[in-house]
Amino acid sequence: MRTTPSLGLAFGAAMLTALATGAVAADKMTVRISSPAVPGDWHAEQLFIFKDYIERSLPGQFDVQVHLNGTLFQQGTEPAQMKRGNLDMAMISAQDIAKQLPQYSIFTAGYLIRDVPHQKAVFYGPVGKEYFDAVSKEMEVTILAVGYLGTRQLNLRQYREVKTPADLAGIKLRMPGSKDWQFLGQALGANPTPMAFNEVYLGLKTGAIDAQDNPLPTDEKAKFYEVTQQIVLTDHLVDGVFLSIANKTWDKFNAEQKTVFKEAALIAAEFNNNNRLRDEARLVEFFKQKGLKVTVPDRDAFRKHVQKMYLESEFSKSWPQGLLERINQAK
Ligand code: KDO
Repeated sequence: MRTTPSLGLAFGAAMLTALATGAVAADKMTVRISSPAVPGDWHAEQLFIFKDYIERSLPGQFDVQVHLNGTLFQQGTEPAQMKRGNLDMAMISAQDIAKQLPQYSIFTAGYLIRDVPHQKAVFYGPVGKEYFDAVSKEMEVTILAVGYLGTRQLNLRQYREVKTPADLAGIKLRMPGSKDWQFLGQALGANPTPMAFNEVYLGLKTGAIDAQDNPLPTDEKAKFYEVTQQIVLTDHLVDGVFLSIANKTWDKFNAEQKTVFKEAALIAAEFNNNNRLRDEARLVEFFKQKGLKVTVPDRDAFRKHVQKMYLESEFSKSWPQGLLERINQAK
């Protein structure tokens, strides 16, 4: 009896070829990243560096999808979506974390982190380890890397003489919509107004808000300079973003995949940091050329006022004993 030439064999061979070339889309794990960041801003661009590194290092295993402009999930909703298993990755902020771990609102305080080396010493040292462990336990999210979002500066719709926090009295300063962000606006002496990042351009254009605060590269990439007249270099927050992955996704990975994701995150963060620092150094000139006034206030007055407000606030009452000193001393 003739054995039937096997359809199974032919299919099997085709499958093997497809697998070898990575063409079986169903076998790829989709990893969706959501961010409100605008295309071109460095923390958005770093996500494509991250994607390329993973897809080249682990061919055929992952389809990393980057969703910008808050089109997949709105700013601030990412941690809950990751916990529920609807989203794989996001760049979360210290303010997102403080909503669920209020004892760590210390990392939302103005004039705390001094610069990028200090940021790295804090978050890649023992303090950061405790913090990241708590985030993983309570929020079910693993932090892979910390990126420098930049140093936040005030950006006003209309020119105004600003030397001290008292000069911001009555200014409707847009801050992101959580109580930690709002308090920072208050500590700066302004009247904070919550608004999502992706609505800020229009808010400035229409006059719904008088001011916003962001690092200079974001002011450039989101084109805020088109609808504002002044930047006040307060340097009030050396800001960070944590590139993070849902534990529901992370726990599915093998050891090699985890290693590659960590490497990719660190490479992406370094790319972001270098470009952002370079841009911060060049952008004052750029904004002046665009017709904005760039002014330097009495930074000591801002620093003293903001630090005093935090130390006297409800926030600082829940900060772990000795943590402020450990952060200040981190090297
Ligand atoms: C903003 O809303 O001002 C902010 O800068 C807050 C950050 O934590 C981060 O969410 C950032 O927006 C977005 O990534 C957009 O750049």
